[in-house]
Amino acid sequence: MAKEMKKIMVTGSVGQIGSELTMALREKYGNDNVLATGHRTQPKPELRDSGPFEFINVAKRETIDEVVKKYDIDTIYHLSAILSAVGEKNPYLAWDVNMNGTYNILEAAREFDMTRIFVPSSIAVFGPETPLDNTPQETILKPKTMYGVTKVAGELLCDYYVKRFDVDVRGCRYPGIISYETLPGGGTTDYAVAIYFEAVKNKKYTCFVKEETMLPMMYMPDCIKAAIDLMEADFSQLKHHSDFNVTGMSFSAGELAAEIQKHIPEFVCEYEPDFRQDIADSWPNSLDDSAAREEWGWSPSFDLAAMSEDMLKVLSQRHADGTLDY
Ligand code: AKB
Repeated sequence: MAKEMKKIMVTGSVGQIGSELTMALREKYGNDNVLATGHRTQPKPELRDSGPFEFINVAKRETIDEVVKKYDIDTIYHLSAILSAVGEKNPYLAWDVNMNGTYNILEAAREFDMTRIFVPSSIAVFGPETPLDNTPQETILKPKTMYGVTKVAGELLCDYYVKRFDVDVRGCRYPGIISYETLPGGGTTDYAVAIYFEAVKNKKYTCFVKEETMLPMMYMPDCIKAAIDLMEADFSQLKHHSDFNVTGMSFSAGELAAEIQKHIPEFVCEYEPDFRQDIADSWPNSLDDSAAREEWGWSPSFDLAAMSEDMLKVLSQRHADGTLDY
């Protein structure tokens, strides 16, 4: 019989995905059963006050072991990572946090005989040689960023731990994630979040990729659903483990701006591509996520129109209240 997930730890809980995932896990499994951890950034009051919080450094194994023992952790959602744009500025840091961090989490899982581990991957595993449209589950993985290199190696390492040590590790390849709670830090897809905040606040945005740049994306509620549903899936139904393609929608930067203009007609978007253009150009336009649909019932709820309506409703309300934090 499958072991239960009783005491959960989230790494990177102060980050874009981690902050909302932690709250969703606390709601589902109980506040005291979900330990939020971060590196240096102070947690927002909601996260700090709703359950336990500790500072760790995933690149230092002893800091992981200390909290795993203290809270009797049996399940980890390993969200801490250096994203693509910051990774290109500091490749050593990306390697240290992403590779050594993931290795340390897997080793802790093996040593403490944990129930289950979630390690997200990314569309950054793909590269210019990968088919751009409807990118298959099984395809060429030759990324050109350090972030992508660590994500490919991470997927392989996770699958190794499944086969070699019977550690139950799961993960999906997230596209760009769009949300209004916590801003993303240092990714290539960050323009798709910033554009909403700037549209509401200043009615103007200068986008750092070209108008025609198309990438796969996902709204935060679907991102959280993907993590929780994959972790709740029956292990015996999974043929893949750590590398599921998942997607919510695909759009170009120009299509995103046009969707926002339906709500804010005076919004103007300009385009000034920088070094992130090359990264975006090396990633797919759209993904085939049929393996995730077949093996654990993946099905996203939000398309571009539904997501934009929700994002702009929340951000406009905050702007009106004077609480738009950007
Ligand atoms: C990034 O842009 O680096 C991330 C990702 C796609 O993994 N959002």
